[in-house]
Amino acid sequence: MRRLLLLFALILILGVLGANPQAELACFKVRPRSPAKKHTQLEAAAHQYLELLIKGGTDKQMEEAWAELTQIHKQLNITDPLEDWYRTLAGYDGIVFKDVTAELGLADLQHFRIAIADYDNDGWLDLLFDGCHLYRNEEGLRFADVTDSVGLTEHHASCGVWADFNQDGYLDFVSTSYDGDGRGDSLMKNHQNQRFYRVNERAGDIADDIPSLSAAWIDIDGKGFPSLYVEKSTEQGGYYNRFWHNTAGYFKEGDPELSAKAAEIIIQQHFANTDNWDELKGSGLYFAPLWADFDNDGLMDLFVNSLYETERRYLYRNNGDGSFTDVSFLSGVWRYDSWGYACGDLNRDGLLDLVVGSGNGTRVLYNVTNSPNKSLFVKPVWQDGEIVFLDDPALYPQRPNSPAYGTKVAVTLTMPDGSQNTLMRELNSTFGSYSQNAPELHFGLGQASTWNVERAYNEED
Ligand SMILES: [Ca+2]
Ligand SMILES: [Ca+2]
Ligand SMILES: [Ca+2]
Ligand SMILES: [Ca+2]
Repeated sequence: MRRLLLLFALILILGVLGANPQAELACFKVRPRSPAKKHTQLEAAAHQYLELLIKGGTDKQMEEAWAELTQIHKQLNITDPLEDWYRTLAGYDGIVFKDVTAELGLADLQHFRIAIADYDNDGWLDLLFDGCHLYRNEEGLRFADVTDSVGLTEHHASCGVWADFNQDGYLDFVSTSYDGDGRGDSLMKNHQNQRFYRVNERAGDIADDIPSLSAAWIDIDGKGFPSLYVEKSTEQGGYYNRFWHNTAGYFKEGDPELSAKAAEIIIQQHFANTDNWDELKGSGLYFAPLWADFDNDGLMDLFVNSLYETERRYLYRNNGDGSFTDVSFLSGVWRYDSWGYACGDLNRDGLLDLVVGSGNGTRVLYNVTNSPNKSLFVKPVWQDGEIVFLDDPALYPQRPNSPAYGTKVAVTLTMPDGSQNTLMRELNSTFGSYSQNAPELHFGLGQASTWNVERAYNEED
């Protein structure tokens, strides 16, 4: 009997610890009213299901509440689209994403890792999935599968990351393979924006027949020839990561001291500081937090993914006072479990869009936030041995496509009331372990009347 009581107490404690109390409460409140029949009852039930969805619950609770809310929308004969209706009910006018995967011609894909960059330098950002499937952006309206035409038909990989490793103005990529099937790591050189060729034999054989998880470029010499750090699979037994030093487009293994240094720098790049971690709660397995300003107010918001389908995704809006609001449901990102994901302005409307890789299907989410805020994109590139800033995508095609990784840019805003605010961004080749954002620095300008762009340096530089 005593054992039984102890077991019961343990289950109770675990239940309390594991639950989201607010969501449980919302769930509890809504039960006695279901099934609701009358109009007012239906409206009241809608508010309560909405409350649960906004606060978040288990996947099962979320799916049930979503089904009920959808049903009530039908029963009430609401003419507004479902999403508009519940956002109005919630009084929400914040960040909103729309799933445009099918209309862009990308339905039924299942890729996990995403690298966003403009491979053919036409000003429109293209999508490289899993280091071997390339989709060309046709002015933000459609994506065309160009895998075959650029020579990647027989190319197999599990991850790819863009950089112009030989500084010829054409954007190359490195691909790594996780499968341990001898596919190896490949330096893929871009030939005049037409085709990619594997050049390991000429540029340095970085393939070592050891499975690799991911790679990151880093310009260790500050000369525009990015070196490469490759993370090896630990699952298959104690392999060392590899640092490949790039000298004028040719790779050699860097010395072990340098490898350790590169590892430190890369780890630092993956984390940002916040004073208010209490607001940013989550359970389950999460990785690769993505900081980006999705509503162009100058404040960095946070998207956090889940590794597993049973966990929810999070989007936190930065309120500007140290606090964050969970807008995962109302923004429309809640349903997408993901591995890799990345952001870039795919349709050039000034708002950062999201691409999410997932076992449930690869998704493209266009940012359709209704915001009067302006934004600015700065693309630091190497040209004639110097770093120049490009701030007009229409002019990108006239310049080399050689991202200057490691460059920091400060934009000082002058607001209508005369106050000033400085935003700082650094161009990194990757974030987390699996993905690459567009190699352009994005600055939400809010309602700034003027702004000044300059290169920023570390104190030790
Ligand atoms: Ca392009
Ligand atoms: Ca190149
Ligand atoms: Ca923001
Ligand atoms: Ca956009």
